[in-house]
Amino acid sequence: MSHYLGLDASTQSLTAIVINTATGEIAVNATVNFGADLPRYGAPNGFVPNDDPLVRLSDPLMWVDALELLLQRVSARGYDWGQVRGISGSGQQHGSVYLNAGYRQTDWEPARCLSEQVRPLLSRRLAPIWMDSSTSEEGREIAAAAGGEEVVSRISGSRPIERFTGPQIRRFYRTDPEGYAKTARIHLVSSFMAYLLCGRDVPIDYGDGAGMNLMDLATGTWHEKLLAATAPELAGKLPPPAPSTTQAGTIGPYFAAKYGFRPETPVIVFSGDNPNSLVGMGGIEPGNAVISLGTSDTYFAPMSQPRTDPNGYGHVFGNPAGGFMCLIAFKNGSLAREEIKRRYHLTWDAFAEAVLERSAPGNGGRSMLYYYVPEITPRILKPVVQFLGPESDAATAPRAIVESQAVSMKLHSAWIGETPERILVTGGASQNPAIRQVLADVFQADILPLAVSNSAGLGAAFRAANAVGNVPWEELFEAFSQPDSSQAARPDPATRDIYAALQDRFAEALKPHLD
Ligand code: XUL
Repeated sequence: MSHYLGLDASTQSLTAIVINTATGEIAVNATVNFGADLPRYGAPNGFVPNDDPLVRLSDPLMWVDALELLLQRVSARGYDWGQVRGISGSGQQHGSVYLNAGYRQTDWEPARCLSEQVRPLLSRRLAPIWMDSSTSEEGREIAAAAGGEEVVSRISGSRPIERFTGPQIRRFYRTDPEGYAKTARIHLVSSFMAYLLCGRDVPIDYGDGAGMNLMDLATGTWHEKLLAATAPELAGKLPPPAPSTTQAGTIGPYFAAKYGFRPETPVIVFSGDNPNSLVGMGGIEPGNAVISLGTSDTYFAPMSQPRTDPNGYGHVFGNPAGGFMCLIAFKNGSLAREEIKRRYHLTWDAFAEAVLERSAPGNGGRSMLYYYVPEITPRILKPVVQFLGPESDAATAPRAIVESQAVSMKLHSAWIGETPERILVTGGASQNPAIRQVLADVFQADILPLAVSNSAGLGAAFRAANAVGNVPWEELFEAFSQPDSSQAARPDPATRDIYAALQDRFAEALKPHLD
């Protein structure tokens, strides 16, 4: 028996991935989509539609039903859950679930559906998720009470951010003080799922706990000043933080009896989707970084020291394999690349050809500010699109945006103090060889495309295998998340100085637009 289960509770779906470490095969890969499979919750995109565009709430009972439906479906296909040796999981980060004092009574009856039995335990009917941005005022209040945004950032790894759990908790306390008073436990999405599986109180892991604006990165404990700045008596309502390798418990009697798990199956604490993805992509050791090129682009990388971004754009979370990781989000990712493609009537092939064959590194001094929508990194509230240097055309504009985006990533990840030698790239645009080559030259690192789908679920399964079965990380990466070396882009050392100069020019051009 060498089966390990990773569960991924994401915004729109719940996925189960079982890896078989003896054969190197994926034994189960199944998903429940909240919109399509649980239409009775009226949440086609995973959250309940709200008149206020800043508010994004989800029903925790939908996640409970999804868990049961997923386990049933896989059983119905003939899979025996009794084969699973260890379990861990992943959750969309920052979202929070509020339980009353009844949360300790977990003698749930297998004959009844679980959501019915969890419903009376909720002290807040709906859970705010990471897409909620209604808490700007609470963030300002927390910063003021704690001694400033920089103080919160230095302690917790991020300045107060709307979607982070601390500001969300404060908003609940302010808008529904009675509901807050009745709350005895606040869980993240990740720890709530682990609580259900174990049928007992479970910790919050360092990886996801760092996304709350409440944890002291240096000590791995809740920080008294931040707790006090957030809401009264908060310490007693939070489970303790714990390293990501901690065993939360064993599978609870409800799931053992109903789905056939062995009662002694260990459950390792769940973590956030970004920390799990770092593991699933095999990027846990310093010297690696991951760039995900999607609608937005993200840069995440392990860090040996708990440094924080002096500008307050990036975040620091726990690396589930030990130490820390950064997460830096760039909103103008594919969105901006597509604007250039559209403006010059290019296909993606023609876009790549322009970069690789019709222009050269440095682009004759052409670059651009490409902020079609307000940007997170760097913070730019007023969109600005501006070509810099000699005029750009269909031959040079693709390189202008790709180089500018790469240089911005390098510039805004410098604070982490690690130089990646190997960058794993994923997401739609990572298929584009021109983008891979520019990244290789700008970062002077090897760029390796990864074909892993659902890296968060896979990472959770890896964490279960590593913690329960002592399977070495390298063995897991080798078997399940090997990058495609035949598609690697290698850096050309001759471009180093060209891009160092471009980075300086780009930083200068940004200055008047920063908020
Ligand atoms: C990270 C963030 C998202 C969520 C959902 O800070 O808000 O990546 O974790 O995926």
